[in-house]
Amino acid sequence: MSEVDAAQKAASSGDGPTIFDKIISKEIPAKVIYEDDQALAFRDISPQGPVHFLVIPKVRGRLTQLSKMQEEDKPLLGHLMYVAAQVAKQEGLAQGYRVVVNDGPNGCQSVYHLHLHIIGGRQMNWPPG
Ligand code: TR5
Repeated sequence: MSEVDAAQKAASSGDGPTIFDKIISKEIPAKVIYEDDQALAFRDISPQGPVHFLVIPKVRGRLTQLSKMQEEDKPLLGHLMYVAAQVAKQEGLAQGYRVVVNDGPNGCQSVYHLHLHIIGGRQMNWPPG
């Protein structure tokens, strides 16, 4: 199944707990590289570069995607960006990196728990596909 097919399928599958909820609760193992009371960073299972990690909020349920965020979520969104930059530094990405948020079916989102992708360790290209 292509990434686009997977994203279209995920979009129609409802609001149940996601795989990331199970990573937060440690039901499913992940390679965690940073954790605090609000955020978790772990390595993507299908890396798109030498370094590819995800930063997610630890709140469950409501924070499904960027387009559903509300005003009260602004501090948390800022925290996630800050964590992304700090962990990128920790990972040695001094030459730069890409931060991506896929939103909804057209954005190719496949897991409906808000997450930032941080990809680095190689030259990125533009425009993305
Ligand atoms: O397509 P979007 O933006 O929703 O990104 C979802 C990301 O989650 C993809 O890059 C997947 O490779 C990644 N993913 C999916 C699973 C997974 C994961 N990263 C770490 N660990 C994972 N587990 C244990 N299971 C997954 N299904």
